[in-house]
Amino acid sequence: MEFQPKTAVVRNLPVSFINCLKEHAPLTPIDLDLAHRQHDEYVRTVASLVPNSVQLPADESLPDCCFIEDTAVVIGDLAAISFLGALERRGEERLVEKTLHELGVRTVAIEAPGTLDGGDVLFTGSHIVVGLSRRTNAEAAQQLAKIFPYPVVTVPVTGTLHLKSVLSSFDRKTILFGECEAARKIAKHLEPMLKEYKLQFLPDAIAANVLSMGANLVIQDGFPRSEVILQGLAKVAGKKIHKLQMSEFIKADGALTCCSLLF
Ligand code: CIR
Repeated sequence: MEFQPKTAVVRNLPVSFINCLKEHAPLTPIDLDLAHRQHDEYVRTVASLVPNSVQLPADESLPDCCFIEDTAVVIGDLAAISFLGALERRGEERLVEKTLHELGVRTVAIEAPGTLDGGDVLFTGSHIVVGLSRRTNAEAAQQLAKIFPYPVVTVPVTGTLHLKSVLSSFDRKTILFGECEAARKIAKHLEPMLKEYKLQFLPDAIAANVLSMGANLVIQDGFPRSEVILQGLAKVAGKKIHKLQMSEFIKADGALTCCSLLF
């Protein structure tokens, strides 16, 4: 059965978002008004695709707090609460943990020396793939393996921020990869371990970050060559495509998956 989340949790962006962490200075600075409009559209779209959605307030002292995916890994009614890899982001998880409790989700904290960003975790429905990056380490992967009743597969992530900066699930049997050296290395490492999956490459690295929700597929606008392939896959799978502009979040190394927790 396809993954159809019942609940989405999103978090608003603060004015301090313009000072959020960035791997590289963007070519043009983040346009805060545009970021707000893009986030509003994101929240509207995601909320229209799940029965229950919760919108958390921004925290000015936490510029990256809209990237809520990193604060927890939620599978069904169980969550691992991140010990975030970046010092600047620690504290984002507190409101998320409280909210998940209120929603009836049982939470277990990842503990030091484990560090974890949810953007490094892909749950395929059968496996938990953990990217070992500058933010997420092997100790955290071991803790995830004890928390969740699914096999954990680890893969080194280099040359990109998070595992899901260059890949995401299209469905339970297909993983989308965005063309770049980082994704090639990840695919080469994962292929022998994940033989039952189709690894589908797209021409644009960031376009491989999609939200697949049952019969709906949310993709990023502005990547026409990747879109042609996604349209083809969606047609065969009977999925309806929704397009969102995420330019201001891409400047901050985010994309579609990072702005919600879906479960
Ligand atoms: C950071 O560097 O942590 C944020 N500026 C971007 C986080 C993006 N998160 C994600 O893709 N899961």
